[in-house]
Order: sequence, then C-alpha cells, then structure tokens
Amino acid sequence: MRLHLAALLLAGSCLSIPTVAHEFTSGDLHILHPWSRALPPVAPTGAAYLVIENRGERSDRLTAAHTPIAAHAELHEHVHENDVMKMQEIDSVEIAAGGSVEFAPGGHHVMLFGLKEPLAAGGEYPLTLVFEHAGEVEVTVMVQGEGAADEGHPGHGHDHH
Ligand SMILES: [Cu+2]
Repeated sequence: MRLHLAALLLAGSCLSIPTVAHEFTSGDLHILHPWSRALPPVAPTGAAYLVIENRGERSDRLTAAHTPIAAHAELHEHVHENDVMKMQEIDSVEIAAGGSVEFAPGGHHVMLFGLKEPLAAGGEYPLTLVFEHAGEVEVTVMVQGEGAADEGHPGHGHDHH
C-alpha cells in the first residue's frame, strides 16, 4: 500500500523536474534515469534504481556495480518469503536482446553499503555498471528527495547486518 503511494508521489516529482530525465548509452545498451532516494545523513546503506534497455541482437548481463561513494555495491532483488519481503544478492541480471530490465523500489536494485557521503536530495554521484559484453559503463545517479522516501531502505529483512 505504502509502495503504491510512493510510486505516485515519485511520478509527480519526476514530471515537475525536467532535468531529472537522463539517459546513458554504451553500444546497444541504454541506461535510463539512474536515481537514488535521498536518505538521512546517518544512513549506512542506500540503493540505486535505473532501467537498462538492450537494443541489440545479443543478450548481455549486468554482473557488478561500484561507486566511489560506497564501500561496496551489490546487485539485489526482493523476494517474498513466508509473506515477508526480503532482499537478497544476485550474481547477475540478464538483459535479453531487445529487452529491458527495470531496477525499481520493491524489485531489483543496486544496493550500496558503507556510504561515504550522504545521499542528499538534488545531489548526484557516479555509478559504474559492469556488463559481461559491454564492459564498464559509468552513469550519473541523481538523488531525489521529497516523495521518494519510502520502501524501507535501509532496514527491513536485510541479511547483511
Ligand atoms: Cu538491497
């Protein structure tokens, strides 16, 4: 329920900030609108979301990510286990030829551990995505504030703490 509300608020804030729509291209891969939720400065973990489109004719895989603002980054997914939503690490995410994968709250995300600087609204930071075929692709993640602060990062059901 709260997730849906957050999604609506987020959609609204996207519309009101035109500069927020941004896209990165590497060969056949298009990475759309990388963003993070702004978090209180004390938050030790955060998450990055984006959409990866593969407009080519062979599949690729996202295998890792890293950023200078976090000690460690992992690819995560949300799973339902006994009616509890949990996050768990995944080795890689396939981006099928002609397909796309969405990293979004409540689903896949890039989890950031050991934040070295706060995710402050209006800020941005570099994130490097590592693909099996396309290699490393650096994108800029925009940090979005008001209306995007939900979903339970950091916190619920995390296995690492
Ligand atoms: Cu996570």
